[in-house]
Amino acid sequence: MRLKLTAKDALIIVDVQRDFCHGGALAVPNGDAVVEPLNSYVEAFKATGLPIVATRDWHPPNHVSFRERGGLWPPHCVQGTTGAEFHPDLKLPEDAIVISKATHPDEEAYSGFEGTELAELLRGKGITRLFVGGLATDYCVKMTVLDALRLGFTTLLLEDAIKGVDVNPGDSERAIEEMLSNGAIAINLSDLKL
Ligand code: VGL
Ligand code: ZN
Repeated sequence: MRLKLTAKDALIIVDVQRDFCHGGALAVPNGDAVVEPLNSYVEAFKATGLPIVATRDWHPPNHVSFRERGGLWPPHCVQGTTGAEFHPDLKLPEDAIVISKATHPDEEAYSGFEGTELAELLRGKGITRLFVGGLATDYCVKMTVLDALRLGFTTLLLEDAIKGVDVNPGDSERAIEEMLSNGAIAINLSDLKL
């Protein structure tokens, strides 16, 4: 595939935060590996002057997804903590748009569109095609991609810039299949015409 970036494109970087990477509270196996390819995508979007969005999991300390409240996860990405920071090696430009999600104590939100202004913001900029990568393939990337498709965005999955949790073996593979069967298109850096 040979893809050329156009004025209707935006890059969506999902939850590349310390807690999802090596040594973090909810480390995704090999999560750090998304940083380098994402930095290359950032370069391409920056060079073309296109919007770069970074979503972040931004939980209050008593979030419903935490085990102490019967949720699935250890406490992670608590608002204002080091673990909630973006990966230190991720080269987000100054003008990147940060979208915080799952900020309400009693509501889980895996998708960057859920309970946020993301869709309106993108539409306001005339964006129709999204390039989505980040963490984790089988949770926030998947739900963000499925929402993007439902909302009518052409959605490209950055296959070389995603990693999954795989609570059950094969979860990430199944998540990718689900995204593709719903209309997402898998691409790699080499598909970008730079
Ligand atoms: C995520 C589990 C819990 C994610 C967020 O970003 O994929 N996964 N919270
Ligand atoms: Zn979370």
